[in-house]
Amino acid sequence: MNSAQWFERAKQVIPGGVNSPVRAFNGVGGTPVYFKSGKGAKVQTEDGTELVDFCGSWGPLILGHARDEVVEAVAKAAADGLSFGANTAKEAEFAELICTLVPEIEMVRLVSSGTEAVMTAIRLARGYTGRNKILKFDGCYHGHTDYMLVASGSGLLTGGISSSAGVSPAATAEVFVAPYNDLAAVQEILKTSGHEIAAVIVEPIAGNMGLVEPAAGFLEGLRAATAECGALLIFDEVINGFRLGPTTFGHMCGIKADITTLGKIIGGGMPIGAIGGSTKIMSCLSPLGPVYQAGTLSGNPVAVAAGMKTIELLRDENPYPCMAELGKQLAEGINRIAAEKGLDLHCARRDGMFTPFFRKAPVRNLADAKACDTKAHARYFHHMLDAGFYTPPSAFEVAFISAAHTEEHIDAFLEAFGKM
Ligand code: KE4
Repeated sequence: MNSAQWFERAKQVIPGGVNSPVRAFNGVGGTPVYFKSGKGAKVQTEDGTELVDFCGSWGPLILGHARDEVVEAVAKAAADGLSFGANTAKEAEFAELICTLVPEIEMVRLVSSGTEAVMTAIRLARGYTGRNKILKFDGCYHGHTDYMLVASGSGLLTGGISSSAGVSPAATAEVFVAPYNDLAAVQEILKTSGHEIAAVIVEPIAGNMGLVEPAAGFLEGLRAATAECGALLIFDEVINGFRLGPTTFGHMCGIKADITTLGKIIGGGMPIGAIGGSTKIMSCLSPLGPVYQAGTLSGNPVAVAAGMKTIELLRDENPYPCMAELGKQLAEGINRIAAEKGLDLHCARRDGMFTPFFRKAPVRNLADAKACDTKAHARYFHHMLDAGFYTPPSAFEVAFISAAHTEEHIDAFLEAFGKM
């Protein structure tokens, strides 16, 4: 059977035929590609094709697909037991590793997804401050917890839905939404409501409306404004964490968030999420403190093995300069070709993360991202797919270069892009 046949069959028993909406290709049209296997920078599909993968499972696969050392660590852990629901030495060692690589994190609690990490972080901020209101940014996506599905980005943005059915107005009534990079809007909200706000949550570098970097002073302004009104600052680093260096973006840019959420890379492809912060704040979590949080598979030994090996390899091999150089070559190549062809696009890039935005003007927030030509993006997506390159099937996501990509992959991508 090929992808189309698998998709028809799956749609009989899985809503929309997918286990996560963005995979349905609604943002780009056409039939979703069914992956069969992956190794390094490439995947093999159920259509018998081979694709160079720039989606990387939406972020976790910074080392590429099926990195030998990670697979071996998973296999060994699995052979010793898939789950215990009890404490293990490995989870303590993993927590120590994260705290060593991220000095701002004194304690870490493992969970099983980024959504669960954000849900816990918000509850922790509310429990620690005794306040209920939250401020988030339009176009930032923080998982599908009810009160985060307010004008969010990522899948919801792709669907053009600014919030989800089934979310009680009560859940979102306490959530302020400001435009990303609009510090004045934040200061305005905090001026009147700062005393009621438990936390401001932000993707330090936004990756769910396409790649949108913080404007100069934006993050520093959030840090100062939250400190002034007693709200906590939550850096949602589910994408950013360990993406730009063997640590968090907050540590790299010298801005200390009160709570950091992690996911994706720290699981190396296995289900994981994490919440990190000071001992004072994290001690509010059950069983130490009054903020309840729990999980059957939290600290799962197989996920911990994959994540720990991934982080160790990133620390020891430091693939970051190479990934950044390849990202530079790719973005500069796209922009050169676009200029030569008079294409209305520019490629935003930070190190090994990139998004081709189909408009010339810069994209600084959700309104800018929505003004891009999504039909042109869809044409780009399918042109590249037909040429053997898999990019995120949405105009509002970020593509990733992994440690397994090489100059040959970038040159081939640009050659194909040049034929658009
Ligand atoms: P998960 O629950 O999907 O593990 O993490 C939620 C999440 C939280 N925070 C940020 C900044 C995130 O980007 C995400 C999830 N990212 C999307 C893609 N950008 C996941 C892909 C999908 O929904 O299928």
